[in-house]
Amino acid sequence: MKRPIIAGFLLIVSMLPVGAVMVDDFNDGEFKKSPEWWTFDKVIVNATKNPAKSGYALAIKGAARDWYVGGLGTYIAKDKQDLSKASALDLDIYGYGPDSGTLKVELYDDDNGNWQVEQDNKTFSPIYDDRFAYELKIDWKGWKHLSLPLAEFVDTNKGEGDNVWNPQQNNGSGGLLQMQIVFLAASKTGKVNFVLDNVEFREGKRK
Ligand SMILES: [Ca+2]
Ligand SMILES: [Ca+2]
Ligand SMILES: [Ca+2]
Ligand SMILES: [Ca+2]
Repeated sequence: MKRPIIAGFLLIVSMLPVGAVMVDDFNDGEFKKSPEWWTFDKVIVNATKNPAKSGYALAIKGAARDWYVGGLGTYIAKDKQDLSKASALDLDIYGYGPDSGTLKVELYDDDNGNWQVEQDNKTFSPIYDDRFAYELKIDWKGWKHLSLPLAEFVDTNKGEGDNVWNPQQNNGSGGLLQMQIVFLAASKTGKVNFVLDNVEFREGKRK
């Protein structure tokens, strides 16, 4: 009667999350290292303990000019890090109600095999690599766990890159290189205001 034991074991193994890559849980209370996040335009970020889903989280604020506030980003690619099996980008977000703002999550994959994203000087759009984006409106109050399916991200630079989602590292490509989150207000001169925690790529279901 060994079979039921093996079956039970396999069931447990298949339920465990595999291939998860934590980008940042912010628990070191730092956003300028491990990993380094860059910010652009009128975004104000602060490490916060209250509220935080765990340890520290990142409080994000900013006032819009013509809807747009600014954003932040980080470089993800590491030697031999395989993100090709990731199926979703998970985030915890604390919203402050209907006018908290809109996020545009952008993922960049390397199509010219140099582990870098070359951008147009004026538009900041990648000129050799792909940018895949997903928009998310924050209109809730309190914490919400989100799992953004990578299959629903859309290529937003149709003329550049190979227009194929290829996060794997092969033929010199660094695969998925970096992510950015761009913030838009709920009104033309509004504000964004929310807290971000646990940015993580996941394979399969969350535990
Ligand atoms: Ca945290
Ligand atoms: Ca490149
Ligand atoms: Ca493209
Ligand atoms: Ca590509």
